[in-house]
Amino acid sequence: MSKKSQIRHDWTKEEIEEIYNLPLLELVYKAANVHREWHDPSEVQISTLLSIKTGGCPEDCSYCGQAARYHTDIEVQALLPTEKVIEHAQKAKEAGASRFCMAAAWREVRDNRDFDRVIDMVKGVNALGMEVCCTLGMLTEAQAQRLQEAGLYAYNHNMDTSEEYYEEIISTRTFDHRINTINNVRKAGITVCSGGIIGLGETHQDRISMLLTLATMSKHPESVPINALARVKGTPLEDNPKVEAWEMVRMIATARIVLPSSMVRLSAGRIEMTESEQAWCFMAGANSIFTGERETLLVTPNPGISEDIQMLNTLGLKPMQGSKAETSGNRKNSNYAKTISEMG
Ligand code: SAM
Ligand code: DTB
Ligand code: SF4
Repeated sequence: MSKKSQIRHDWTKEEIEEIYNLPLLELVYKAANVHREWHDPSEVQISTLLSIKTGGCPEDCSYCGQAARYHTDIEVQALLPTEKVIEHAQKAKEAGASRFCMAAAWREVRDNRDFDRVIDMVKGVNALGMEVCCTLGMLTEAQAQRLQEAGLYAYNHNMDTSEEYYEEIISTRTFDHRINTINNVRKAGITVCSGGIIGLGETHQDRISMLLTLATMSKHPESVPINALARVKGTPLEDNPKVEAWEMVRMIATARIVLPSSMVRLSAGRIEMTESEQAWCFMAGANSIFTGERETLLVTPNPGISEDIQMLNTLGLKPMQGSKAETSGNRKNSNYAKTISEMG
């Protein structure tokens, strides 16, 4: 059986629930095995995030400090100059990052001068030999095509939460809008980065349902960020309880098993985790982290890149070199089918 044909797209909610509810150490053990079948467990991809346009967003995502309607301390900043962005990317590359993700607080991309500038940024970062990723809100098929032609490698557009819980969190767009943009990204031949956030007040069933959406896509997202809510003062979710590290571990391990070839990104929330807790996430199958400029993700605190490199050293892990995300999940001969059939 070819490796690709072992990837399942017909998961049921009950099957994912059964995996998610395994005793934690059993779950981590199984996920770690799947991780080793599909990826080199000694490598972690460092993806540097840069907010190229900050704040003032018209959307009402209740977790987000960049929504104009909430009274947060975040300063609005217009689109950064292209040269500045390329400088940031060059520095990130020198520091050990192999992927560079540019984020804009937009509801959607508009066909204007700002988009022309983003196209130039994509070309510039691509020329540095990094995997270039953007997250700019909703995209049409033609806009996705333009980004692809400029050399865009990946587009981040998260499902964020379950279809059932979506309207509790965001009212200015729908779950189907998200799916539609992901389909446009796919049609243009750009790889998909899509995951979600835990700690929004959702139930375990919602988390399982979000993973079901991702795991039943006709092609799995090449990259799946798992974020813990970064609580931002002034947003409706500012007083939500902190996400426990074990909840991240459980979510990452389940994602690793049902999406075996994808990169699983340990995303927002690391600032509140110890190195040991992050090590559990790597054991459970996370193989990427976000770093940010000036020890921030976009607008919230995050460990700095040198701290992260030190942590990887301590754990005997190394930063993934070059653009490997696509091939990482296809490198080894697999006993994945066996591992899966032994479950339960
Ligand atoms: N505006 C675009 C959009 O929403 O698609 C792109 C940027 S937005 C910051 C990208 C993703 O970051 C969101 O979909 C959400 O999953 C994540 N995110 C935003 N604020 C967050 C927070 N406070 N905690 C955790 N994740 C967050
Ligand atoms: C993703 O899933 N997480 C990153 C990236 N994609 C764009 C963003 C997390 C943002 C966390 C809060 C902030 O600093 O704005
Ligand atoms: Fe805007 Fe994105 Fe923040 Fe939602 S998550 S408010 S779309 S920047």
